Amino acid sequence: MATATKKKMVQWDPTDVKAELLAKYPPKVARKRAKQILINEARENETPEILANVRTIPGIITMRGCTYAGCKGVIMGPTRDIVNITHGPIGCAFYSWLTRRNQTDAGPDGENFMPYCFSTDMQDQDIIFGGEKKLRRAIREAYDLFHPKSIAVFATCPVGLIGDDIHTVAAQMKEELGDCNVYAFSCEGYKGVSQSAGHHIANNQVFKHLVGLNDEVKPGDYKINLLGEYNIGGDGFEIDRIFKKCGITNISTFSGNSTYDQFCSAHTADLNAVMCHRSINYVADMLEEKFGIPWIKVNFIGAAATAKSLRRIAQFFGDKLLIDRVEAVIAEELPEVEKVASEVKSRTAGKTAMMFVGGSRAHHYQELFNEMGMKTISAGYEFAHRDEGRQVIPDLELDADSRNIEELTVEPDPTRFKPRKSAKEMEKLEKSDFRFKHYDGLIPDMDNGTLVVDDLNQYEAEKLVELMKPDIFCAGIKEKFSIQKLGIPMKQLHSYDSGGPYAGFAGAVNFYREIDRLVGSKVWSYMKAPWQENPQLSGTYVWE
Ligand code: CFM
Repeated sequence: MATATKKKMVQWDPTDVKAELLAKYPPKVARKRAKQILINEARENETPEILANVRTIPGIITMRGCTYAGCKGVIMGPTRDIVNITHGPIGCAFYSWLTRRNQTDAGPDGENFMPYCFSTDMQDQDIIFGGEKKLRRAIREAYDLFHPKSIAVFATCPVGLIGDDIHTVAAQMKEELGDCNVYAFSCEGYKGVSQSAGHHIANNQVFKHLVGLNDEVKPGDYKINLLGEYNIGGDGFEIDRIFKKCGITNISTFSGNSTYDQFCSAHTADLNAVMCHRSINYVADMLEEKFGIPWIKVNFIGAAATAKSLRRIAQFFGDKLLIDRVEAVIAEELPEVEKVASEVKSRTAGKTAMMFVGGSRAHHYQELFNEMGMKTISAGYEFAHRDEGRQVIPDLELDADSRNIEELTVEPDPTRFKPRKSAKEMEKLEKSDFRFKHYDGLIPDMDNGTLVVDDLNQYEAEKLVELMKPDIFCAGIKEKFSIQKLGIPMKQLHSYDSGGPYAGFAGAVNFYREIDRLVGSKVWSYMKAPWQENPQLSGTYVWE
């Protein structure tokens, strides 16, 4: 077959690939990593299990980020009118400042603090004598300059080590300022296994300090919250464009292009649509328990997935007007998407991809590659909790790191809890293939014999590429250049390089075109490092 067509055919056996990935490790490391590398297989009524959410073995260069990154960068980073102050050395603030490419629209009020980088810039003397005074001054200074509605404080590693009481400082400043909501996050980088702990710490505080503060009834029909969409490269703008066209009102996005008031009003929506399950599923649960808002999993990455998610939302409200409108929008948007898909397919079909991102995209983006006729041969998460599928979460063991994260006990709100559908209506929906609180995860969607790898590292990434020779590798900035040096095109799925949006219908078109260009380009395979031709490098000292 390989000789009949001119296509590059790489033969690999997943068992051999797995053995090769582990071959160089000491026995103890190999044993642990073996549980985090899974050869996918179809099983009846059961998902194969993968080890995840465990500490990275020291010495391994992981792709993960830290807890502070998950809290300040991922969850609170995209919100525009809250002043985010990093309490810590300047490096943490600088490297968490706008590197994730969240976009925002300053809106009619023009309040947008995202371009600013706020930090207490801790020095030796603050580490020795404590940084609380400096933090207090920083909050005051930010308030005097900008008069924001809200100020958030984020702890970096040294703050936890020296024991600054940031929560008391925040509470006192809130009282002192009067018209500004101030709260803090104990999100020191070391607090958890990965970014994921930071998501949880952030979301808990948002739920405690913001959600439910504004009861005002917002205009519009079919009110939803979009949870776990962060507006990278404008994804959220495209999704909002589609919602608007369909007549769906988005009360709040957690947290792409969001505002303080959106969080405060989230409890007034009637449905929670969860995009990134990993980073926010527990907020959906809490909103249901406290206010009675049910949740469903959606995905707006991929044209077919977008259409499916819109239909689900319409089905939930069950109103003919909305159902018809959604169908009309899909019918209007799909032809262009299909035209571009078939245009690129002649070049992209049969090509292979690998995807290693944080928690959801390694699953969601397989949709887009499928639509281009491309196959994902290996994928994985940096920090999912197992496969992240709903059915495998309940039996997760509580480890020492999870104990660092506060578990909120949530009870129905005495006056505002209101089930959005009766038990009977919910049951009826569920009978018609409608699943609340449910997510299957990535493994069931991947082919047999593909490799699912948790917490992939630099060494294994290079090995995988070398052995399986994908046509494209998707990950982040830390991996970008080492992969390109191996001669393989590389697409960043965290920041999108400088592309996007890739969500929704317009996003799908962008993605097809971009991937078509990337997999069709041979430029990376022409590159040779100097030592590949001339392994012996020689030089002389200037004074010689
Ligand atoms: Fe969710 Fe995300 Fe992701 Fe994530 Fe992230 Fe991200 Fe990501 Mo980078 S919230 S888990 S912590 S979808 S920043 S927008 S791309 S690792 S796969």
